[in-house]
Amino acid sequence: MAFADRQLNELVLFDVDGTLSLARQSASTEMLNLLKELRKKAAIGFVGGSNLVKITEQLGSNAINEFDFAFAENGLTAYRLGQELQSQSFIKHVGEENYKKLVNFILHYVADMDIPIKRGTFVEFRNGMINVSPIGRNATITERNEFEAYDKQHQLRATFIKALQEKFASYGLTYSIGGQISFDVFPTGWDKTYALRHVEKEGFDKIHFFGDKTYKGGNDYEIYTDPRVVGHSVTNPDDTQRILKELFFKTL
Ligand code: M1P
Repeated sequence: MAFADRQLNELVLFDVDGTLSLARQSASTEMLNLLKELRKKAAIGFVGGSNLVKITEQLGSNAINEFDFAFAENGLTAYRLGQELQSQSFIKHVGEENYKKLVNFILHYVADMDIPIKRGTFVEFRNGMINVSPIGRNATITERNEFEAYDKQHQLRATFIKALQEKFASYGLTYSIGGQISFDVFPTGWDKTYALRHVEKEGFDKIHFFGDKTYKGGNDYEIYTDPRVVGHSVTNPDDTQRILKELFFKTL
């Protein structure tokens, strides 16, 4: 259905983890059905920090067609009505030599970390960013929860980030803790507001954004506070549903 046929000339964008689904888990059928109904009223899109493979595991293998806009890696991988849009890449921006220095430092730092358990994939190389995890991305859900609690106590990720900020100050990078076991590293400005470049020219009357990490330092903060957007801060996917029903489905 063309945007012009929707009841409202508005776009509703959603963060994924903690907003449409629990962290790294699938969105509920109830949530997906509500989004289907919402799409009849307004254009909808997701803006996730994760890569597209992970997001489609959570939102369904056909997610790029079930949302009008699909933005993975903060919009560095982007689709409009199922068609891929042009994007930039982290490695081109940073350069091979600089990247090598960065990743070598990270791997040494992880090797020296004394934490209860380690798994595998400590650096995930993505199109628009790298993702760094002291425990490793292969951790199970239980191991994730345990690491998150341990990190709350010991501030491992915050300390790691501080070391990187000092060592690589000249790189112009932003470090963002968006999930439970890792942090994202991307060129400054390539936060979730990057996705807005892809929708600006569509001329929507209003762009909503729903996210759970809307506090300063959270990976939804920049887009949530962007003047082009009406931000909605949620506590979990149930809260997202409650606000959506209130805003778009209230019968008078
Ligand atoms: O979408 C939020 C974050 O989700 C994952 O974080 P973690 O594995 O630490 O829970 C990652 O995909 C991360 O890139 C992303 O920002």
